[in-house]
Amino acid sequence: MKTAFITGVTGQDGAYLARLLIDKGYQVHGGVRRISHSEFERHEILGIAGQVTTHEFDLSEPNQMLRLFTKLKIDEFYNLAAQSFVGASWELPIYTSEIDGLAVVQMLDALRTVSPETRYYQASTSEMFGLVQEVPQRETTRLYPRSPYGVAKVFAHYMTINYRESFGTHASSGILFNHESPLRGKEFVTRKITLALSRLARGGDEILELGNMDARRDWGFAGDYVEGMWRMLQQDAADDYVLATGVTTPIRDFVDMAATALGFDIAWEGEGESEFGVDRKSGKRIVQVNPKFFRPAEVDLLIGDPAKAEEKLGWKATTTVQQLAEMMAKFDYDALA
Ligand code: NAP
Ligand code: F7E
Repeated sequence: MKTAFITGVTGQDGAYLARLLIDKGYQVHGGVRRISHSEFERHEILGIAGQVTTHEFDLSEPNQMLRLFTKLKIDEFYNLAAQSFVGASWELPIYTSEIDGLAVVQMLDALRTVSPETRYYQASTSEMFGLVQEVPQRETTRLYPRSPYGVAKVFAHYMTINYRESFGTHASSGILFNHESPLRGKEFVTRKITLALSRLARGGDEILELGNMDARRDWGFAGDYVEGMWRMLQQDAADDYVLATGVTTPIRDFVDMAATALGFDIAWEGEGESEFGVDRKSGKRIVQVNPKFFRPAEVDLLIGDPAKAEEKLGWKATTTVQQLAEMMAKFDYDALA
């Protein structure tokens, strides 16, 4: 029986990955911080509550990592924990740099020192492409991060490569494009949309306020992406891989997809800061722009090329953005029953 350790096991990806590994017969350990935001709500939804052996773990405590790696024999280590909200990273640039950047080299170094055989997965991100230098983005595209989050992840990404090249660490980096699910954190735009529209569909009285609706994202389903992470660590040689769908969609279109799934029919009016959406059936304004959600610097267009993962890992996204919007809208609507 293999042993895996997941940091960020209470998060969206941590929960899906834990379920995948449990199903594959792994003994799954997970790091949980003392003041956890989400606790085990997601594990309950996925039916794995109590099946992960948990350990107190905070990325700001390097000695805690060292003690942990000394105590446990870990075959596969998945570093999924992070301050993962791009929008918050301008308010928390130092914290984000410590947790998403510096902590990664501390982890890699602890593994190198006490557990060099452990295979390591780093949660890199399409946010590293930022102001994109090539369309679509692939493993070789020049990085140009646009937020403290993106910058910290670039540092972690190159440290992962550096430990692989310097010490032979089996360290792989998954450059994952946006992936969502009904377990997505409520602050991210897809879940914010499906939650607000579900409340409206249940008779609620509110207006969904959004920032930049022209930004485009390559959205896939988180359940597909954790399978790709696992496949990376099964390869003889560690490497970097883009996981993406290859399809990009503006935020506005995602609103339309979720709205249609919930029985709305939106007519868009106005432009820029004055744009709003009216439900043709009721005549009510249900969406509008609020500049307070604009970011100091935006990532306008993300579209990934997953060819390498398809060829080398046999991995392919199975869920379209339309199916994703419907899945999330249905989940949130049903949960309000
Ligand atoms: P998420 O739902 O926000 O989960 C983040 C996890 O990190 C949570 O378990 C959180 O614990 C934990 N965490 C936060 N700060 C910590 C700290 N100081 N010490 C220990 N644990 C801490 O994120 P996700 O969507 O699953 O993403 C997983 C990883 O992939 C992240 O590294 C993210 O940056 C990266 N990524 C995500 C995407 C995406 O589209 N989802 C794409 C590319 C890369 P609490 O439960 O206590 O908050
Ligand atoms: O924003 C725009 C916003 O916060 C998507 C994280 O998992 O994926 C995620 O980062 C877009 C941006 O995700 C609102 O300006 C408009 O253009 O859902 P998001 P993200 O920033 O792409 C990457 C790959 C990660 O690695 C991250 O960890 O939507 N947007 N209006 C809005 N975004 C939010 N959150 N809220 C709005 O009201």
